[in-house]
Amino acid sequence: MPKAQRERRTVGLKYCRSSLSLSLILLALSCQPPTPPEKLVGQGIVQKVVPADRRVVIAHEDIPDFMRAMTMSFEVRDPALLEKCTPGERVRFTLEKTDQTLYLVEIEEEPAEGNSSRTPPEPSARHE
Ligand SMILES: [Cu+2]
Repeated sequence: MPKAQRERRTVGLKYCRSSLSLSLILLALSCQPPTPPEKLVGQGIVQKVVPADRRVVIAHEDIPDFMRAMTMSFEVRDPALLEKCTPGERVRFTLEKTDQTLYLVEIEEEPAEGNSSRTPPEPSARHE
């Protein structure tokens, strides 16, 4: 009789443990955001601005671990960003990517490289 009781307790404990770890797994899964957005920075040249579609077409360079160089359109999250885009301008932009969406969230003009006449002034010389 005492032996049977002990077995029942062991079984009960086992059941408790496995349902506890199961609920921990479920909790961990439900606590995770569905898709944490990933930020990617790219560089390229603006080809076209399409305000009606809230899009900007950029000939972008390689974005490591994401895309090879290509010309494509990006949807901007904030239409105000389109005002900062001028065709022909060299830009640096930030993308926010999830499994479902890809938005351009930041864009700024990038000074041309390898052109010494357009080198920005030294910070110390600015306010003189
Ligand atoms: Cu691309």
